[in-house]
Amino acid sequence: MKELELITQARSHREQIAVRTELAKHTYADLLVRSEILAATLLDEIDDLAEARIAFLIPAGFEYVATQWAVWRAGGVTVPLCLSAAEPELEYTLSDCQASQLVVASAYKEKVEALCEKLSVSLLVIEEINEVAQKVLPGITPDRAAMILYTSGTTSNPKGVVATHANIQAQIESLSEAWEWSPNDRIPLFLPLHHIHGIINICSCALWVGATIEPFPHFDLEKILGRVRTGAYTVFMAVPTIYVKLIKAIESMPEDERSATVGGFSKMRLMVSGSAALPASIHEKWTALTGQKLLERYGMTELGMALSNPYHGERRPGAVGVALPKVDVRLKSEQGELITVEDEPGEIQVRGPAVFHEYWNRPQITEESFDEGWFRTGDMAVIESGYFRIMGRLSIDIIKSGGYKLSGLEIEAALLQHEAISECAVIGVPDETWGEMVVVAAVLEAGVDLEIDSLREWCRDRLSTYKIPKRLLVVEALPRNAMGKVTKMVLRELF
Ligand code: MLC
Ligand code: AMP
Repeated sequence: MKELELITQARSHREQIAVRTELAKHTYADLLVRSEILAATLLDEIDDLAEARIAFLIPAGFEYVATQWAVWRAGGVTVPLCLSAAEPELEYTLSDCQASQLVVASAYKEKVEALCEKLSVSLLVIEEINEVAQKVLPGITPDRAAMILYTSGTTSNPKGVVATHANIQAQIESLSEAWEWSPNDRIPLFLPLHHIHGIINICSCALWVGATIEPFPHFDLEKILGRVRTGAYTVFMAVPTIYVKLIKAIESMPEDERSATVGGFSKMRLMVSGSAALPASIHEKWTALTGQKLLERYGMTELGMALSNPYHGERRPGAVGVALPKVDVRLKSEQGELITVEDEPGEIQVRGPAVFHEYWNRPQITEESFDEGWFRTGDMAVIESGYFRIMGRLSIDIIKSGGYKLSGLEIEAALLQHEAISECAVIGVPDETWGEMVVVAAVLEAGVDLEIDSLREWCRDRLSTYKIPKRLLVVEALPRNAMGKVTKMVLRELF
């Protein structure tokens, strides 16, 4: 039986540095050895995890990658969890995917111990896993499920997006071809590793070709800029919010520091932006500051990347380019007609080997998400002079803040548990730094007061940091249409 392509590739560049941190350098050989030990531990007495869901809560780094590879090599499905998730969110995810084991870094042990006991999930602490008896690892066919990522959307609970090994391979091969990934590349990794941007575009693409990743436990602006100044990186990928923050940081630097920083950025062979719309003004400002033309691309958890400005050729501010290799993209009008001309907007629909397999345990929603085999993204676009331009989303309940996709409905469900709130509606309002900012309009119980600070404090035990509303507007009643549905477009005007 065949081993995974990723592992075969890793054997061909065993001595290259795969993961570099301030403290250590780990080769591909180290990753192969460590992931084999972890795989044997996960398997214990059985021969194949047979697509059992193995969740993990581990910061970006060598042990994160080794765990991911171990789960795959043992035949399991990876479910990477959000490091800042609140307990109810962890409980939801672990229960929904029916995880059998949770692997954590020791710093997270206390946070999850009681929960694992409650849900009968075996808890493993990565630092406590050492040498074990060797085991023959199972052969893994590409059609098997590999990863479940949780994505928020038009339902109040996040859905698990199941990708097979073949889907992941297609996503990686498409990007490495289009963006010319090479073993000489070095890339910083500071995006969260429970989402596709960090996992596939950065980590998996780099490790597929034998390049080096440099992980940071979080977006540590000072440390990252320090490394940029030394010319540490050839490729850089981030969400628009990060470019906004970088511009502010560079503009406030003293001249010598500024020119060293700009020098570090200008030498890179590729800088990419994605996960949310990059305002043309930021694109142009970045070019004016560093000489770099950002490459903007469009993607989604369910697809990997679908559209991209070219590596060679015009990178147009405000546009996301054309279909990537192995990806078919079409636009469909609201009336269900295929759009074949420029300048007419339609929903982006995508087909190809990179498109996900199914939503975990939700056959009905999976079926409704496809139109004759094409995945319906819910994003509207138009083609202008050959390039796609994203116009917005079909659902106002979906918010993109700091590159995170959030469901207004999910946040509302959490807020409705607050004793002072009788009704509420959550929306995203435009914001220069965050793209959209999460805000809430609420009707309060009679005679009760509520301030945003106390609401935010209350949210901390229930929602990840980035889902917590930034502003609260107390209203007498929520605006509703004739059908009784809250009209969120009207609310937007009030903030
Ligand atoms: C944090 N803060 C926010 C916020 N997030 N305020 C408003 N809106 C938000 N979304 C505030 C905090 O409350 C805090 O305020 C301060 O900012 C610092 O918080 P932090 O968490 O330390 O922020 P920081 O580390 O700077 O995070 C910013 C970020 C992060 C941009 C690095 O949001 C991030 O990693 N985003 C990327 C998400 C991602 O990878 N998405 C891709 C999904 S996949 P105070 O007052 O307490 O100091 C996908 C598909 C595709 O989309 O196409 O790629
Ligand atoms: P997620 O579901 O977290 O994977 O986020 C995917 C969504 O991010 C897409 O459906 C788009 O709405 C949005 N997105 C990704 N890239 C871009 C981009 N370059 N411009 C605008 N929106 C984007």
